[in-house]
Amino acid sequence: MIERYDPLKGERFQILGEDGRARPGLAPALSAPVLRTIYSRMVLSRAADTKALKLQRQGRLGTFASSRGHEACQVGTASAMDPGDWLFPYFRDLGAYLTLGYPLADYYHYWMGNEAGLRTPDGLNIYPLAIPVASQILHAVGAGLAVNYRKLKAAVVATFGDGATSEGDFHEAMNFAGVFRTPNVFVCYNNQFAISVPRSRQTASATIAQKAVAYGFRGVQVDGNDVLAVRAAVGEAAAAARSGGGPTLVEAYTYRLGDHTTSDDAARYRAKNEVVEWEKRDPILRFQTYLKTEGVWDEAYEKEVQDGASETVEKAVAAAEARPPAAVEDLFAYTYAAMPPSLKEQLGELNAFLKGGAR
Ligand SMILES: Cc1ncc(C[n+]2csc(CCOP(=O)(O)OP(=O)(O)O)c2C)c(N)n1
Ligand SMILES: [Mg+2]
Repeated sequence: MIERYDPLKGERFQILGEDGRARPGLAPALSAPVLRTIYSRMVLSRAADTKALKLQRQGRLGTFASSRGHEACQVGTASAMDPGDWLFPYFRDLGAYLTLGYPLADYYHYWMGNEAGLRTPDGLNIYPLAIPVASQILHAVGAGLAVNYRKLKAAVVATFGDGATSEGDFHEAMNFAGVFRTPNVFVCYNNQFAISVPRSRQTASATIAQKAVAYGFRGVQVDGNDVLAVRAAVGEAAAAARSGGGPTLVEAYTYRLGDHTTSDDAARYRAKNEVVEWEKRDPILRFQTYLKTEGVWDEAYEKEVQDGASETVEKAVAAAEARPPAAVEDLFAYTYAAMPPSLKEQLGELNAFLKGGAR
């Protein structure tokens, strides 16, 4: 299916039109429970995200990168994965984490400043999220080489933003993936900005998907506000990866509805009417409209989903806040097996400062 959409011609794969109706012949045969599960994960992601922003403003959570508007990209990607697949996520991936079953309390705990929250529970194949832009793409290709070496049947999915495609790491990863035909699915959430840098200043390519062509593998651009299209494209790419078909680059075309992080003010560099236009394309509302036309959504169901999401979020906040805060030593502890004298000295200075001693 995705081969039919040529990224060099600017063709974009879409199942749900902006009116929420499925294009003729393209609606996947998904049962009502599956459709509802996808929807509830999108709603939970939005609720958890909104809460995180409030907690940050109250001083209860550190800097946070909002996933608002990325729910179709994140939930669509993760819901296309098999339990044996691996995810190498980045810092804007809340919906993918929740879809794969990561405990929200742990996710909050991490953003509250405790590394322990990133220790993935046994049985979940999620690599710790990457803050250094694009570094996770190389790690994912390394894991892909390992999958081939061990003759496993697993897809290794890496997610990243449009800005990551300007990093050397991205190009090295793509090159290795093409040459060694690794079982990778690269999913670029093209949300049109890398902090304040617009997509037009990131690359002179007409699409990000077309970069795959130069590296010798499939690339497809999908509507990143259409959860069914993202799920279908990533699902097809993952199936190919598991069966020796090599890597695929999926560009999910979307928009960052919020600020870059809580330390950014996007109103300083982009026009309000642009944001308003994209608010109308809200991925959750589009999918909700589809569910209505399919007869699997009504007001009572909406209330059930919203109430369930609020309860999950409140319980997760309480659980995360009940845990002890990170130790000051953690700032210095994990770079070397044994802490070198220079770090010991800095730790001593910090402890003295915290005790009200000399700066
Ligand atoms: C190697 C590196 N350089 C710079 C930064 C600072 N930084 C954090 S996020 C970001 C922009 C990322 O944009 P994009 O890849 O489009 O992802 P988005 O934030 O839009 O989801 C930058 C430059 C960083 N974290 N890592
Ligand atoms: Mg971006």
